[in-house]
Amino acid sequence: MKLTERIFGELNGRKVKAYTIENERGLDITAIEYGCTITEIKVPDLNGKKENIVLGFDTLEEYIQYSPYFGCVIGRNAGRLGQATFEMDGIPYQLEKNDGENNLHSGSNGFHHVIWNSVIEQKEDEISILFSYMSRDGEEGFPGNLDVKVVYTLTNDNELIISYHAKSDKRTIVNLTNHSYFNLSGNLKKTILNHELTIDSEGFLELDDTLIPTGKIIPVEGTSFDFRSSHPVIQGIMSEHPQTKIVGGGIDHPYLLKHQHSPDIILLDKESGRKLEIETEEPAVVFYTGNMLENTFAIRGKQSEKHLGLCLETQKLPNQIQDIRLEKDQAYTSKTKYLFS
Ligand code: FUC
Repeated sequence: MKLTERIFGELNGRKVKAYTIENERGLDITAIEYGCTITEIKVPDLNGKKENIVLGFDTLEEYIQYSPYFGCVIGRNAGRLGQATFEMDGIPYQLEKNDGENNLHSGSNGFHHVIWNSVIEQKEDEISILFSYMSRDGEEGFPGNLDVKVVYTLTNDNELIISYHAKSDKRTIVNLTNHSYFNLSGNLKKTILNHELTIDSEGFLELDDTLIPTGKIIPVEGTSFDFRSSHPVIQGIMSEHPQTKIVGGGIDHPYLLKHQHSPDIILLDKESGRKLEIETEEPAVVFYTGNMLENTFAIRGKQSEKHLGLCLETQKLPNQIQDIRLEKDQAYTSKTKYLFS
């Protein structure tokens, strides 16, 4: 296995490192200290042609300027919080309203927009990047000093393992995820509409018209949200279901995972022959079909467009405070594995 390190950019006098890990099977991953962002994952297609399968940029400036949360870690709270507020122990906490009246992905200076520290750990068959960040009490409105670690490990078995660890000195809320937009066609040749998907889920959360979960679980049975057996993503997108319309034409919903089958999620692009299998400890995944991707900027020379990438954000159920509460000194740990073939 091979590791290379370089300077990706500079922000407020601080150099931001980029690491590329390459395994012996021709897979490589690049991640930077800004937002723990995965900027590239290169995977061979069925003819052995190595191409990038995630949306990302080559410069730090683009991540700062556009960033539809490409490849980053979201925290300390993933998803939307209604009215940008939550209550714990009778105390209301007010966060930034950065999505209408709601808070999205913790605010504009969430974990995706900060510089993390990093250390490398090398073993015979795997290399890990250990990112760490100290989120101060009151940062973005959240209580408690939160010590966070996110580890990206690439193995010689073509697995990317992301593990999350956090501890707070006060009761707080934590829900961490990675926000990579996948497009298995390679170098964004096509949209994700013909990717085939399986999600081991029987129900998803209903959203209100500001995309906040209402608390109701809608069974997938008989709806265009049913991905229990593999079929093209476009069938979920081109639907008259009112929940499809609410999110701007597509899917942007938390699915409850059954954990009956392994892996929990399978994404396949028959044309390139690339497959991604996801196995997670998390109870849910937010499946987002890139409905709000705008065509106002370019991604490595390719014009951005709706449905150019899709996200599979493994996490706890968003906006459910009782599920995302972290007690003082309690260890938060979670792991998601991505297998590429
Ligand atoms: C996902 C979605 C949101 C938002 C964001 C960029 O997490 O749930 O709707 O558009 O990504």
